[in-house]
Amino acid sequence: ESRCTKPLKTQYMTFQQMEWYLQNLNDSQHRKIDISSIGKSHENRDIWLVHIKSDNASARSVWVEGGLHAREWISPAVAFGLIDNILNNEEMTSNFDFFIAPMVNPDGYEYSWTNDRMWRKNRRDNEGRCDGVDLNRNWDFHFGVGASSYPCSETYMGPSAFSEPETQALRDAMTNRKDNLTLILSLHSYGQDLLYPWGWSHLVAAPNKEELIAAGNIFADGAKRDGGHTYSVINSAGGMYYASGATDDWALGVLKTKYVYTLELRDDGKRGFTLSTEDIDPCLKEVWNGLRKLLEHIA
Ligand code: ING
Ligand code: ZN
Repeated sequence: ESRCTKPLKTQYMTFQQMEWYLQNLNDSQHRKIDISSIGKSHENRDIWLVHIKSDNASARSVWVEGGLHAREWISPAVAFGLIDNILNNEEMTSNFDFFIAPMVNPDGYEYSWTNDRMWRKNRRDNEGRCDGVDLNRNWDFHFGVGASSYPCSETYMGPSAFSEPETQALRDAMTNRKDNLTLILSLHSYGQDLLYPWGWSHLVAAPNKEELIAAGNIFADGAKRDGGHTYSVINSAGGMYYASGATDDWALGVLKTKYVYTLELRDDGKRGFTLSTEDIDPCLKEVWNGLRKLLEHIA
């Protein structure tokens, strides 16, 4: 394993490499960077938050969450790539503050490297034959409506809402900054979809559904430029499946952040979770292009 001063684009980074990179970034004393641990996982790993500060004191904030699901390796890879791109682009920080939590399920991620490449959940010990809670079913907004109560399920919601240290850390860090947040993006894979709430029901429409779709299409148009892939803007519950307790539902329902999405990254199913490393750079590029257009719209 090598230490890296740039996020790796030809390899997926191990958790150790991610921490080395963040350490290096912190040591660089870049005037815009502030890195902090917002909490610890079950197995005592840090959940890191990278704040990239705007020069503009009245800037609104963008929140990006990566790596909530362990096996979706492209998610943290894109989150780390975004950090690097933003730091090298003056324009991005002229209007927005960025809060990027690139690896929010470090135990699960580590486990997906060492034991089970297809691991999704965190590593809670359920004191039975199956471990783990689905961190995207554990948030407290219509908790339990569309999630499993069986610990062996891949979508086990946990014993109670916010039972997990990882979701607690995110909840608190997001709540502290809620007044400035204007966009929250939760990075997942796969499918190439930009999902808007709600996930808990398709019978109820999000209050700002029309604007979420309009802004989402601006993202998708941006992503498709320069040979990027096609992203479909769809409703979580209607287009995918019912699922309650996800980050985005809580962010819209409780924090009332205006723009909230779950972004399902590459691919469309050919490789699925075990995406080739050759997709890292083009996937980052299309997300970057889409995000820039979306932020122009929001600003
Ligand atoms: N997809 C999301 C999941 O947690 C989702 C889809 C998002 C459903 C938001 C409902 C609400 O299942 C992946 N790939 O994890
Ligand atoms: Zn996921």
